[in-house]
Amino acid sequence: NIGIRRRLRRFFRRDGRALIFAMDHGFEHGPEDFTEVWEHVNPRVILKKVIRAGVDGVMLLPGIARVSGDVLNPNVGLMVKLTSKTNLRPKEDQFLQSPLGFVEDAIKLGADAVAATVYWGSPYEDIMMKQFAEVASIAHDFGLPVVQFSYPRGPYINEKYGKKEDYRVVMYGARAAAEMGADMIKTYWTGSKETFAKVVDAAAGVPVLLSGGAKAKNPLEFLKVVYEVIEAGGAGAVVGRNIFQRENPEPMIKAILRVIHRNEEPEEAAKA
Ligand code: FBP
Repeated sequence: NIGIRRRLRRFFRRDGRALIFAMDHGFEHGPEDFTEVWEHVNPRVILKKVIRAGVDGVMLLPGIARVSGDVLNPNVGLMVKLTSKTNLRPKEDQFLQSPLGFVEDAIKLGADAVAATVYWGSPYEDIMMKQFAEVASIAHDFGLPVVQFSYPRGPYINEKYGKKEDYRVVMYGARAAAEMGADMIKTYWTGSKETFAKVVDAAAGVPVLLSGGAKAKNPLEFLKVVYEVIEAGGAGAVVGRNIFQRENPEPMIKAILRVIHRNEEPEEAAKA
């Protein structure tokens, strides 16, 4: 599908890799995620900074995409996520994401891709599969790529695998995402290059991107993970907290870009 291929190029450079800035946290975790650097609670402020620093794409929920239209540089890919959940829900309902927008809304916003989460192994897996299938079917009709946030999660995963980042279950989730027709997969770090390479293999050619995770103790620690993701054949990273929870996100973004697009060693990238 030529539309899907062209739109994927809005995110991926010629090397087939991308750094995408994630900012759905105001909904998914609550605005307190931004309080470390208070001015970043204003989406326009942080978006201007990350775009100036050179990210390849941004991932937003529909409402923030709508009010930030004028700051979104047209050279930066726009991914609109169509499912989420709040942190306000009871604990037992945290393993479900719900629709908060529709593919047609994302198209009106000029999205280059849409995204939805599946918590594989959750008691609500069936609901999220249906949501993803519906988003994928409509988006593909319009030539729009679909990104799956493939996150194994829930009591059964903990019971069987001990932790949600166990490569065996991350690999399963990535393959399940590929089987569902995802054009891009975002998933957890499995802890090593060797295990992440297995996740990449299981994804059967669909690009696999790292999901950033909580802010690392220092930039070097995070750059080492990104370096191993690239070494493992990963297609880049979708990063939120490790960028917006820093007072000055620019050096971090530039360092991540050097690791992703220039294969620079993390120590070197951190120094530059
Ligand atoms: P981070 O780089 O901050 O981890 O962002 C990626 C992301 O998937 C966000 O899109 C989302 O809001 C958050 O992580 C969810 O984190 P968790 O599911 O671990 O609470």
